[in-house]
Amino acid sequence: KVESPLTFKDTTSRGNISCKEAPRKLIGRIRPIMKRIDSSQLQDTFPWLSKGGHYTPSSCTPREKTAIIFPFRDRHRHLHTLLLNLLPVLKRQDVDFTLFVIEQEKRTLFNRGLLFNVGFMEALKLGDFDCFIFHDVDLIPLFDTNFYHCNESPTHFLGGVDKFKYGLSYKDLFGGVVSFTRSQYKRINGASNMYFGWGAEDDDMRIRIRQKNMEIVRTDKSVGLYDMIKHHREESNPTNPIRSWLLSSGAKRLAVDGLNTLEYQRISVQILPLYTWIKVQVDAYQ
Ligand code: GDU
Repeated sequence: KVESPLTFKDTTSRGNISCKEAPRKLIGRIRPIMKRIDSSQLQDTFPWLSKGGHYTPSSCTPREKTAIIFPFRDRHRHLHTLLLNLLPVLKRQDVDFTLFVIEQEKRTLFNRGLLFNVGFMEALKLGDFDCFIFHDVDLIPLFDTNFYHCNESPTHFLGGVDKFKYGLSYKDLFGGVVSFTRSQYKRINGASNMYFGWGAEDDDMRIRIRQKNMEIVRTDKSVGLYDMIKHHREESNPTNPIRSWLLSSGAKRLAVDGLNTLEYQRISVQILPLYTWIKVQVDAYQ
């Protein structure tokens, strides 16, 4: 049994003041800091972060409890640079958050969608989260007015990325950074577990949302801009050769491929100073 990182403060001490949608301390456009930073420097930079990567504002009551989930393998440098940039944004936005790094051990090809599902299930074992934000580690937000909230519909936070001249690679993109309330995520039965390797798991998720007659909210391009940390594709995440075939039958599989069929072995759960780190092993082709 793992002790939860969530040492929630007594909310009565903050009175009945609800946190504002757009706190006055927001500054708008931020200059990204793309430097390398190690975990002890990060801890020194953010002394207000509680163990397990938890924070809750002390002066107002936040609208929701948010789990931020990073699908992860071998990208510590990206993760640290992202945290250096993202943590001040979340604090200025008065988000009540806990950070979860979900790492897939090397035995099988990387499976981003399956790691979303693991993050969702494991986070709920540790806290009563209302909102889930799934965040690639290589995307740095450029505006603190890009709100890390859940909305009435699943939300895509990217309006544009530097790699695509601050546009998107295609209109319907649902990759990068997305949010779901707990019930929205359950309604689509989470992500497909079947996409091993790079590509199309995000398109599959978009199809699930549409299949369940939900809209997708997209952050406006005026604030939803990100810089991507440059990187090469890892050998353990090659382009998935059957992604188009999987996608063509995606809608039919919604009910039989997702949260309700998720299988993984939990190797460890560590409540670290910067984040809750969950390592899992996944078998190929579930
Ligand atoms: N990742 C790792 N280690 C890996 C591979 C991937 O940690 O070895 C995680 C990271 O969080 C990473 C994310 O998965 O940010 C996406 O992988 P890549 O960065 O390699 O892929 P792209 O930059 O091409 O990302 C785009 C979208 C993603 C996703 C992906 C297709 O931004 O959201 O849809 O294509 O799989």
